[in-house]
Amino acid sequence: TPSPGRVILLTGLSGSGKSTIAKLLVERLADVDPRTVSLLDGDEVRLILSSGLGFSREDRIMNVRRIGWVAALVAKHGGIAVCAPIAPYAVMRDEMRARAEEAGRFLLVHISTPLEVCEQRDRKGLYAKARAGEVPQFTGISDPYEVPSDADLVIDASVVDPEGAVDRIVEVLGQVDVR
Ligand code: GGZ
Repeated sequence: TPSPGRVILLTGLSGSGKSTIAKLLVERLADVDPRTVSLLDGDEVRLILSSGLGFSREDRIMNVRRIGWVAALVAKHGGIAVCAPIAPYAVMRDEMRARAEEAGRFLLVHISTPLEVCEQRDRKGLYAKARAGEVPQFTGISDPYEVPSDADLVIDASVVDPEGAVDRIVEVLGQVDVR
C-alpha cells in the first residue's frame, strides 16, 4: 500500500523564518523522501489562489481554507504539502488539520520566533509601517496571533538556524511514519 500523504503547516509571525525553513524543508524532503513535495507559500498563494483577499479575519480564514484545500488534495494523491501562511487563528488551523487528516497526516509546526526579534529584523519594513499605523490589522501589532496549544513541534528560529529547524522537522516526520 502506498504511504499516506502529508500536510505540514508552518505557522508563525511575519518575519519569523517560516518561508526560509519551508523552502529548505522542501529541498531536504526531495532528497530523503520518495513522495512529491509541493510548497504553498504566502506570497505566491496571495498572488494567484487568494488574489483579492486582504487581512480581515474573514479573508485570512478564506486564504488558509484555500491553502488547506489544495494541501489536502496533494496529500490525497500521496504527496507532501508544505504550507507557510501566518495562520493566526486556531479555528483555521483546526480546519486545515481536519481536512488534512481525511487525506493523510498532519504536522503542525509553530515557528515561535519572538515578536521582538521579528520586529527588530523587520526585513520588509512592515513592522515599522504597522507601528506608524500605515498597515492596519498587522499580526502581532494590531491583529491577534493565537499561539497554538497543539503544535507537534515548536521552533524558535532566533535560537535554531534553518538547517537545524529542518533537521527537527524531518526527525519528527520520521516518528510520525511509524506511529
Ligand atoms: C500580517 C501582512 C499584513 C498584515 C501584509 N498582517 O512577511 P511577509 O509580509 O512576507 O508575510 C506576511 C504576509 C502574511 O500573509 P499570510 O497569507 O501568511 O497571512 S494569513 O495566514 O494571516 O492569511 C506579510 C504580509 O503578508 N502582510 N499585510 N496586515 N501580514
